[in-house]
Amino acid sequence: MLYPKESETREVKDLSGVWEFRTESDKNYILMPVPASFNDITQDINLRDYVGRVYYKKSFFIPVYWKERNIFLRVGAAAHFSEVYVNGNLVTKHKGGFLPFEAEISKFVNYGQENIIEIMVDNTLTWDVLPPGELKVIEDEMHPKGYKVLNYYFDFFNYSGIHRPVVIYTTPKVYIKDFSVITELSNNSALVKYSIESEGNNFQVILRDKDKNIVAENFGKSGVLEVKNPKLWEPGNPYLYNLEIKLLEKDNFDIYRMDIGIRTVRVEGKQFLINEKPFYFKGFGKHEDSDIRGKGLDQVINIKDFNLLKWIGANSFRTSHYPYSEEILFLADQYGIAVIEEAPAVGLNLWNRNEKVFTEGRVDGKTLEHHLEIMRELIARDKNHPSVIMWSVANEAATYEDGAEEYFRRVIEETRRLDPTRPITIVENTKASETKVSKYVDVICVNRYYSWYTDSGDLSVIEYQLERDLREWYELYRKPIILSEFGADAISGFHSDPPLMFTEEYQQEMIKRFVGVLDRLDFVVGEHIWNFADFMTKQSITRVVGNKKGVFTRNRQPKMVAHFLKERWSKLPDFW
Ligand code: BDP
Repeated sequence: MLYPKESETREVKDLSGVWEFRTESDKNYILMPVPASFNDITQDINLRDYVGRVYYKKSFFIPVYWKERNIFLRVGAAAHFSEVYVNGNLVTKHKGGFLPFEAEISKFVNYGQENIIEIMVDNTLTWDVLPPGELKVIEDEMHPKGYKVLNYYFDFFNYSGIHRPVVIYTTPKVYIKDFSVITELSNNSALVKYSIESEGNNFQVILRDKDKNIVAENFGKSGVLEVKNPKLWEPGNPYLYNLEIKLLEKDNFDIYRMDIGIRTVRVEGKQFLINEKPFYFKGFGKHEDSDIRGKGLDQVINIKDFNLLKWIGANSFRTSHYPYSEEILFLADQYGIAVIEEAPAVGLNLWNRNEKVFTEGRVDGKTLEHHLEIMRELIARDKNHPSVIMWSVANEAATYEDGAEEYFRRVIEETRRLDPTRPITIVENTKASETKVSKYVDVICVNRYYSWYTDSGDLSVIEYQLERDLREWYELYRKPIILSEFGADAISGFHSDPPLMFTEEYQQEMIKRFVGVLDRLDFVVGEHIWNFADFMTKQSITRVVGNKKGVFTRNRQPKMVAHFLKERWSKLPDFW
């Protein structure tokens, strides 16, 4: 699926802005920004915690000359179930809150007149959507009749609404539907293998360097562009070429352009190789999360985040725990930040060994079908980004259960079939000897919270526990390991010496001790701290207005540990 982009043959009409909005039971509309989560926009606690259907509405015009075109309507993401109506006609439905969907609306629009778009969004989580959840009616004497709660088992707030832009775009009648590129290196040249999806047949493909010089050209629906002395894309040095695809059909001239990078990724032994050089991941698990906007796309926050990543010396992040916006991936390509892209499979865990998760009625065949569909949609969306260097199929699932093995074997197998060019991981929090899944992946990702959730407050256990644990993972699997989460909550401005939990000193000391262990284990290929910034969670007695494990506050100011990391990462090379 191509990102909607303007060209000589395509127009894009962005419907971002102020929409009308109401909840299902409300007759009156209020004003609501799109994109944004609706939760934090008003002063109404009932809307903040609302569970159910909401309706968004806006009018737009379609020029008469668009009769000669195809007209598509595309929603970047809406959480979690959506139905889109144009002039009262249902044009598409979608399940899943973190990937785009679109419909051709040419036959539903009024040309040269006003049109109405309505989007229904339902944020109720069920066991067959990812991430999953369940709406429970509580029947006890402490609660009024019909009292309901939405339970979910992941640690971020269930922000809801239209989170990414809604756009209308046009293409010629016969057009470039999609394309993919795979890059390979051989001696002093690179091969850019492309293939185009279209009903047309005559194509010209041109690759240009940064100075707009043509470096390679070809004709045909698929083929190979050879680039002599290529400049490679890699973290820290992200050279991008521009690929121009032209459909040269008599009445259907179409042009689509995208910046692509030439690079390879592969795992060998205990190394993660980018351009055949051993790479070390320095960075974070992140979230799409900010004040007021919630999970709504905001390029102000996004560019600030990339500047902070650069400032602190990070070279990578994981899109924990769902696919981030396409706009973020374009920035990652440009800033030269490597991305581990994660499926929204989080909360497949009840944190209770007596309760099975991979069982009929919870994570079952229906969930699996949806998970497979998500991997297809995800790879279709992001396959051409050089910054995406690995897929993560899930975070902290109950991989010790028997049912998890077949489930993830299928997900991993399908992911590999769809994209044989990128390594695959699953992020674990089990013991090495307990998981039934890590044997199927290329890179082991492990989350650990020694001295926080276990032996709380005792920093002295870290070295012993972490080293033993990571050595066991390596002994069992002989694969490169990334410590994909570790960190402590620190409330900005809380201090104590000696360090006590929740202070900035404790967070810094904990992280120092963790990385001290990593420095002496040569099979560890990366450190991702949990989390880049403080973020909102559901309310609970372990969360103080959200999760405070950020190295930056929610409004992106550094805590003490940020300066330690900046110092450390400026000395630690990207490649070994
Ligand atoms: C890990 C989860 C992450 C949480 C983190 C925490 O992967 O989503 O936010 O713990 O508790 O288990 O801070």
